[in-house]
Amino acid sequence: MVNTDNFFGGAPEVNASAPGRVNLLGEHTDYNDGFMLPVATPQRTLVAMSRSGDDHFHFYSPTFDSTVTFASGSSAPQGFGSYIEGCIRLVQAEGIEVPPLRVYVTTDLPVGSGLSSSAALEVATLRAMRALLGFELDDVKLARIAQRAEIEYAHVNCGIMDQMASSLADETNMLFIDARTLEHHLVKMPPDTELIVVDSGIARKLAASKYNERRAECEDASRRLGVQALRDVTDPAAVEGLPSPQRERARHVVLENLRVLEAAQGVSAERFGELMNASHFSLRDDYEVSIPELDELCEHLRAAPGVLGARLTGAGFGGACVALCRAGQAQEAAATALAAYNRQGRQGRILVPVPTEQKGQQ
Ligand code: NG1
Repeated sequence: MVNTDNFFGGAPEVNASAPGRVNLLGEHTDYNDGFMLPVATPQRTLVAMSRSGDDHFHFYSPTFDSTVTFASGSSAPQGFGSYIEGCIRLVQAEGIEVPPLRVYVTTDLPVGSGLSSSAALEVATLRAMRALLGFELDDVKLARIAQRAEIEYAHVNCGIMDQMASSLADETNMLFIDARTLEHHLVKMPPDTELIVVDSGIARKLAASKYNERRAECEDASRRLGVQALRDVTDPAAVEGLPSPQRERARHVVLENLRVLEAAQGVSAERFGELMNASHFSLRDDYEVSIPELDELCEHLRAAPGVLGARLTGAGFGGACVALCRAGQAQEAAATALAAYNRQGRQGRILVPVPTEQKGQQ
């Protein structure tokens, strides 16, 4: 395996990193100009970077087992290189001169589990470029560029949550985000609690096509209601005259925004858990982005001692569930829930707290 010394011919000029995110409340609200409450993951993506010294970009990742090389006038092929190239091209579009670079990427974030490994790669790349080239870029603008890289270069029509969370969240507080204004502030976790994140082991197959379908349904609902975005609807009764499925989609978004606003005021651990459960039921019944495995995993989590609430996290159709637990009970609750869930030969596994045997692996 190529290590950083071989790759750079010595030490890299700069190192940077960025976390993934776990969203606790506010799902499918970001592209409706709404509100959300993610936290950063303990897992991070690390980017080492130097000027390349020739006229080619060279990207390498032992984690993705991938090498990408391209001349400065051409493009990276689709894959992990497109996220990095997107960041480079968009920084250039800001009028900043970017020389050909060598970029080395490692990560302990699981890919495809809904923890936003792509946002972590974009934010870590932009942080490394900012450190190497010394240009001014605040953390909100950085998140916006990272989101554009995802939309324009990885061709995923996403909202701003993941990149804002990766750029501004920390592991111990939640980050309240207003997706319209990008106003954001840290909110304390409910007292004496900790989180569990469990991967269902089910890949998110339909996520991309259904994601775009849900976006279109929400845009249609806001057109019919005569508002710029569903964030502008604050009375849940207003959606009841819509045809189906716009009515159910809009009901989810309006109520989910209200849940985030309530939680961001600071609620008890028990109430936060109830809001998470209500969010899951709404994603299952009204937004229809859950699958039976995620429902079942959440039920097993809710049944485990010390768990206050559980929901799917991220876009849905597979990926991970998050649960709020009483402090000190997370690891055991996750193990209990997984023992039941994995009985049918499933591949569920704990992602957070990071299992001891995975700590320090990069
Ligand atoms: P994930 O779970 O990372 O695919 C997606 C969107 C977010 C947000 C959530 C749903 C991407 C990259 N991100 O997250 O912007 O809309 O779904 O809340 O598609």
